Amino acid sequence: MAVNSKNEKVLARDEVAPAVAEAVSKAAVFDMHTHLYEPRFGELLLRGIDELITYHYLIAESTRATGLAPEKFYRMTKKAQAEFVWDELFVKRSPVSEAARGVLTTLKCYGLDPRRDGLAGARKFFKGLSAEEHVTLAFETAGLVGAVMTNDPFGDAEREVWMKRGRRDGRFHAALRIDPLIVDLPGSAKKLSAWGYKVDADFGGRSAAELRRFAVDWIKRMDARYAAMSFTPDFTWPDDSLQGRILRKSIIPACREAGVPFALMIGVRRKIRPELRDAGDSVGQGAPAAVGRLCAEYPKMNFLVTMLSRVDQHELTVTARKFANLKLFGCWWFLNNPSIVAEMTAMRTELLGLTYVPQHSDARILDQVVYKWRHSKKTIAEVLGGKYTDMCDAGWAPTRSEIKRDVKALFSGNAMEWLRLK
Ligand code: RAT
Ligand code: ZN
Repeated sequence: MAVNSKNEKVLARDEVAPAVAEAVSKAAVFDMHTHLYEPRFGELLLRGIDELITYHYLIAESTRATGLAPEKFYRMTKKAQAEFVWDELFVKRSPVSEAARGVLTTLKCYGLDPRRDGLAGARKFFKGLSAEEHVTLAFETAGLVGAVMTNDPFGDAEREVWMKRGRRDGRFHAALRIDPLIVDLPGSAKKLSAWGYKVDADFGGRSAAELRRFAVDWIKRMDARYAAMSFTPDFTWPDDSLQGRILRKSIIPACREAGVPFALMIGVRRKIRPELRDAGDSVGQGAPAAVGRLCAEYPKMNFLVTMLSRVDQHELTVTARKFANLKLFGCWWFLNNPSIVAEMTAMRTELLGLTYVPQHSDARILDQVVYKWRHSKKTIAEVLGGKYTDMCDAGWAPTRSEIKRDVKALFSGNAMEWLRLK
């Protein structure tokens, strides 16, 4: 019987893929980018069936399928919107798209039969669940041990909760989102001045130091695990524009001072159809080479990067080979479809081994963690099963515990290590 150096039995070829599938399906998950909130944030934590089926992906799909003007859709009550989406995307047409299938998977994992129980049955199921009970249900069903929120210090409702410094829910971690600072500096500067930070609308005077002080203060207040921004495809580095100057003089120094990574999510074309609101964003090709230049300039700082365009993935992955301080994560937004997750996971494993984070959920509604992880795990397990079988054919049969060790790194360990949570 073949054994490894620890005297553990190595697997036979045909045992390898099933062992990978089992390890992945049982793996605890750490979700490093979501839009969920701790229960103490009250209504900011979106949850339940009506929210689930009015997710902005499904708003785009239902208005597209019917030709309904987005303005008319948004004029309806949430209840009426949910009924419209259910009727159009589940009853009148088969729910084959990834986002529609996700609703089915979620309901099924909760023990419902989506066709039999319908919208009414689902509404009954969620009714009366407290936020805490609901978080526990969703996290346990999805196998989640932790999730990172997206925290905007300029959001009034959110800011109020942070100012109170209440008790934290240990399952949630913060991430300081800095987009408003850059996208609307004049608007943010007004608020910053009122809060005692002397930032000018044109970033003159002491603005750079003051903005840095603000970012450090909020990273500390939130105990943020990283600072983050989503960028348009034209993100470049070095960059003399206002965006580049704010990053260079305030945000990067703040991250270094606080000892947290900076996360760049690059490639969103915002509001190509503004009337669709959150559903109106699109994608564009970016410049992975700029990410490489950023990582080269700050070798001691960690960058977490995900890019939205499928076209950018190969160059970005090759770039990551050159920089230990560049951590790739997730198949973001329009990439979170099984066909693309499979392709990206295979390529990343081939080029980066086990040194990346294969997925994040980007969940905006609590219950989405259930399907986003169920679907991704299935696809990732299939790809990894093939990779471990190929490795076995090449003369290195794995043991069950080696597979578990590696799978743990991919689904929780790498992210938690990079976010200093272990
Ligand atoms: O994935 C999404 O739902 C997007 O709307 C965005 O939130 C994106 O993930 C972002 O964080 O900017
Ligand atoms: Zn997001």
